[in-house]
Amino acid sequence: MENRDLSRAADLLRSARRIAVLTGAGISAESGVPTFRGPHGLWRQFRAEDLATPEAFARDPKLVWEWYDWRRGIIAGVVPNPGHRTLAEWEARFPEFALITQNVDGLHAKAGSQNLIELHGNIWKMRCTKEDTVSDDFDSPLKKIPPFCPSCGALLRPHIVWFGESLDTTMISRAFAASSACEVMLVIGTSSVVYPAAALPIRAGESGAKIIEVNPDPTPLSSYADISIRGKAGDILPRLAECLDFGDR
Ligand code: BV8
Repeated sequence: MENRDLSRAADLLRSARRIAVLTGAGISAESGVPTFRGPHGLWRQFRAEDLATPEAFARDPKLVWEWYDWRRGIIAGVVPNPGHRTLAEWEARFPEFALITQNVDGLHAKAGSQNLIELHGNIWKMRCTKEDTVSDDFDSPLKKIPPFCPSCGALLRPHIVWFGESLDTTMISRAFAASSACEVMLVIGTSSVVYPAAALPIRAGESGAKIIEVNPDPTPLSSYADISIRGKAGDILPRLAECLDFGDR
C-alpha cells in the first residue's frame, strides 16, 4: 500500500458531506471472527448448502443451530477492533454517514455505530418460524438446541438471511438509497461476490460517487474502485483518520 493512496483517499473524504460504507467479514477478522472465504474461511471447513440455506434448516435444524451456537461462542468472546471503532467515530464527523454491513456479528453496534444497516441480519436475534416475531437472545451456549418459541412453541431460526432468501425490503431499500446518495463509498473487508450487497458500490459509482476499497487482497471490485488500499482495516482506518485530521473541520 502506498501512502499516496492513503492521502488521496483522505482528500476525497475530507471534501465529502455524504459518506456510505459497506463492510464485510474482513473488518471483524482482526477481532478474531473467521471470514467466509479465503484460506482460513468458514466455507473451507463447511458447505454453505449444508448450513446457510432454508433447505438445510428444513432438513436438519439441530445441525444448523449447532453451527450458529459455535459461531455465537466465538463472537461472544471478542471485542470491536480499531477498524470498527474508527467507523463509529466517523458517524459524528460527517453530515450524512450510513454504515451498511453484511456482517451478522453485531460488532459495529458494539463499537457505537448507530446509523447501521445490517443487511444479512444479526446472530444475536432469533425469529419464530410460525409467527415471524424477532427476539434478542444472548445465551452462549444456547440453553436448548434447537430452540423453540416461548409464546407458540414453534421452531425458532436465526434471524439471518440465508442463500436463496430475499433480504429485508426496508434494509435493502435503505442501503440502495444511501449508495445512490453518497459522494464517497468505502468498501471494507468484503470479497464482493455476494449479491445484492456486491451491487451497492456499482450503484454508488453509477450515481457519481468515488469508490475507495480497503482490503489486503484484490477482489472483483478492485478494478472498478477509484482507489484500492491494500491493507488490513484495523491498520488502514485509524491511519486514514489521522490523515483526515478532523480538528480543522
Ligand atoms: C438474494 C449467511 C434474491 C449469513 C450469507 C447473481 C446475481 C444476484 C444474486 C445471485 C447471483 N448468483 C447467485 C445469487 C444469489 C446469492 C449470491 O449472491 N450468491 C453468490 C455467492 C454468487 N445471493 C443470495 O442468495 C441473497 N439473496 O439474492 O435474494 C434471490 C433469491 C433466490 C435466488 C436468487 C436471488 C442472500 C445472500 C445472503 C447470504 N448470506 N451467509 C451468516 O450465517 O453469517 S453470505 C456470507 O457472505 C455472509 O453473510 C457474508 O457477509 C457474505 C459476504 O461475504 P464477505 O463479508 O465478503 O466475507 P468473505 O469471507 O467472502 O470475504 C472477506 C474479505 O475480507 C476478503 O476479501 C479478505 O481479503 C478480506 N479481509 C481479510 N482480512 C481483512 C480483510 N479486509 C480488511 N481487513 C482485514 N483484516
